[in-house]
Amino acid sequence: MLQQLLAKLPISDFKQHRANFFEQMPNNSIALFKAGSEVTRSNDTEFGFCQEKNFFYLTGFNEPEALLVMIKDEQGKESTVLFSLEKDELHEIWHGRRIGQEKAKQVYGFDSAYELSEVDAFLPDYINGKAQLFFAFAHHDFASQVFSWIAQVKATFRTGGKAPSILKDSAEIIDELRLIKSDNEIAIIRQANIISGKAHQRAMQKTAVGKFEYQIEAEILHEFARSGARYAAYGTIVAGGDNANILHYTDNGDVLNDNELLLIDAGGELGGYAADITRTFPVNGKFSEEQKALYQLVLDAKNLAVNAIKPGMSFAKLNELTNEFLTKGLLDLGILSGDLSELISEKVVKKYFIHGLGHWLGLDVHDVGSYHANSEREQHRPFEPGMVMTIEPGIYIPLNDTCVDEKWRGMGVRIEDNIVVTTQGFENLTQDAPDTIAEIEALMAK
Ligand SMILES: [Mn+2]
Repeated sequence: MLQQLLAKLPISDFKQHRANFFEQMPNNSIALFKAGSEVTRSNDTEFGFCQEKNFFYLTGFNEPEALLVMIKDEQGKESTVLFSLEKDELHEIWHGRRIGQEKAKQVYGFDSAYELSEVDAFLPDYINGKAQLFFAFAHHDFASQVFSWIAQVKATFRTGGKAPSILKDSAEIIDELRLIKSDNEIAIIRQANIISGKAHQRAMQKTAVGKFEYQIEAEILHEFARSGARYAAYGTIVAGGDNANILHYTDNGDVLNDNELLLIDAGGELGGYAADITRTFPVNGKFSEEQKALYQLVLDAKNLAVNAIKPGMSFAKLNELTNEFLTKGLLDLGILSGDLSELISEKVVKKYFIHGLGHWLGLDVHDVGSYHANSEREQHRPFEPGMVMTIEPGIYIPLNDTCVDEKWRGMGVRIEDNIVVTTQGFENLTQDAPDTIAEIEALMAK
C-alpha cells in the first residue's frame, strides 16, 4: 500500500544521507551527531519524544541520548559508529523496548555499535590525531561534552596525543543537504499533505457556532492519527475571530462565534517530515461580504505567488509581487488609503501582512537552509528543484485597529500551501485542503 510504503524513508535513504555528508568531509576528520533527549513535562513524566532532526536525517534511529560518530581516516576510508542505550530488561518493562547494539548494526547499517556507557572511553581515542572535528555549534550542552573530550586528548600531549585544531559547524553542511529534498522525501511530504488536507476538510465539516476551538483541534488530531500521521508536526492553531490576529495562538480555548472567521494552521508529521497548512473559513459556513472580499484578496495573492514559483525565483521577488498585489487590493477595499506607488515603496502593507511570505519545509516545520537574507531581511536565494517551501500570505486586522472601518475589524485571514520546486516550475502538494469560497461553502453545507 502506497501509504504504508511512504510512512517512513527506507534505511537505504538514511545511508545515502550519511554518504552525502561523508563526501563533504576531508580525509582525517571526524563528525559527531547527538540524538535528542527526553524532556520533562512535570515531575517524573515526559513530553512525547521528538528525535533531533539532524541525527534523524543521518540515521533514521529514534531513541534518545544516542551518538553517531562518522570517521574518515587519512586514506579516505569511511566508518560509522553508533553509541546507544544498553538493553536493560527491567528498564524496558517500565519504559519500552530498546533496539540495542546488535540490532542497531544489522538494521541501520552502522559499522560498529557500542553501549552509551562506553562513550567516554572511546571518544578521546577517535578524536586523537584527527585534523578536523565537525559538531553542531548550536547545541551548547553537547559542545561542552565535545570540549571535555578534546581536553582529555590535549592532556596526553607528552605521549603523542594531538587534538583536532580545526572545529567546524556541522550545520553548514547538513542544513544545505537537508534543504534539497530527494524524491522519497517529497513523496512523504506529499502524503503528509494528503492526510493534513483531509484533517482540514474534517475541521470544516465539524465546525459549528458554540463549539470550542479545542474541540475542532481534536477533530484535526483524530484525522491525522487515523490516517497514519500519529503526531502533529507543531502546535495546532485553531483561532476563532480576533484570536487569528495572534500569530502563534495555541490556547485553543475559546468558543466559536457566529459571523466570525476561523483560522486553522495545522499539519501532520509523517516519517519525521512536516506538512504546514493554513485555512480560514467562516464559523457558520457562509462568508459575509466583507469576509469574502478580504479572503478572496489573500487567496489571489497566494495563487499569484505559487504560480510564479520556478527555479531561479526567490522569496524576495515573490514578496515584491505579493506586497504590490495586496497593497493594491487593500487600497481598493478602502483598508489602506493614499497613493499606490507611495504605499508600495514605503511597504505600508506590512502593517497588515505582518510575517514573511513563506519558509523552507521538511523534517522541521521551519526547516533549515540558508535564505541568503541581506540586512534588509530580503531573502535572495534562487529556488532550485527539490526545495520545499510554504507560501502563506495573510492579512490581519485586530479588533482594536481604529484606523479602519469597523466592518473589517477582528478578521485575520491566512492561506498556506506547501510547494516543491521542480525543473519545470512547481508542484503544489496541498491538493486536498479546499481553498476557494465555493468549495468551502459547499463542503460546510453538507
Ligand atoms: Mn508555515
